[in-house]
Amino acid sequence: MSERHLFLGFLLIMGFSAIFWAYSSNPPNGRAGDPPSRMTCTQCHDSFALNSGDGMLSIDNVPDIYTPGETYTITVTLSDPGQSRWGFELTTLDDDNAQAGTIVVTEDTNTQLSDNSGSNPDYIKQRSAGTFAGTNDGPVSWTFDWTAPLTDVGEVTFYASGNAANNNESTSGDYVYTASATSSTCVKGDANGDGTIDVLDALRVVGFILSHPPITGEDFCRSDCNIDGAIDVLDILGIVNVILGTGTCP
Ligand code: HEC
Ligand SMILES: [Ca+2]
Ligand SMILES: [Ca+2]
Ligand SMILES: [Ca+2]
Repeated sequence: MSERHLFLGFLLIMGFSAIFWAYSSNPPNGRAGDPPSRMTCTQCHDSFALNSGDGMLSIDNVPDIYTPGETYTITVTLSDPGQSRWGFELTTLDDDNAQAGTIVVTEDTNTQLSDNSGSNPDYIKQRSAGTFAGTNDGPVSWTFDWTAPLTDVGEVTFYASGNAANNNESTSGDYVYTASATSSTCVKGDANGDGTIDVLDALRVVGFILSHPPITGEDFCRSDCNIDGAIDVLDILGIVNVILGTGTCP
């Protein structure tokens, strides 16, 4: 091949990668500020320090308490005075940093899901249309559904990063923000559901252990302090540790 052909080939490949792998229409996974790496869009959009602008990123409608298998509509909202192009990435993880529940795309024009195998985190993010190029100041938002895990996996954390860009089609001049929100199945240890964890809850669990038929549902969820699927003396010990300030549920 002549040098000229090589050069044309190079141009062609660069052109294709720009069309099929434009970062603005598909940021790389693992930049939602999620553990263990905690990486964000600032890896490349690095003009300013993380969360240093006067903008705002929020994750809205995350239920304080989720019901296993139930679907919730979640909205990520980003604003920043002076900025004019937008992007985000979000994942939902349990305490072991495994994917928790299912993220479902409901705005196909503006968002897409990177659905990774098994317990690897899934990432929802903007598409090209979802950068809302030319929308000054914001707020802009992206909405999707989240189906809670089918069983009690304990606390779930939503991690998001947002890029409030300046629409210059490059990584310069862009402010990056992070946000997180948590959801759990119930308040673990608050066996009697009165909003505080105290000796009454330890006594309540003693009653539950002795009760026939065994407790189910919300009572079970609150009493299973160590989320091992059984109500026993370990849960009482866990609650005592909470009361003494020497531990947490789970
Ligand atoms: C590995 C580097 C890299 C990472 C990480 C990265 N980007 Fe980008 N991004 C780029 C490059 C390069 C461009 C410019 C080319 C383009 O528009 O695709 C860009 C452009 C953009 C633009 C348009 C910027 C403008 O001023 O017009 C947005 C919006 C955007 N990215 C969103 C994100 C979001 C959201 C994240 C984090 C979840 C992210 N990017 C992470 C490399 C990256
Ligand atoms: Ca920019
Ligand atoms: Ca209580
Ligand atoms: Ca237990």
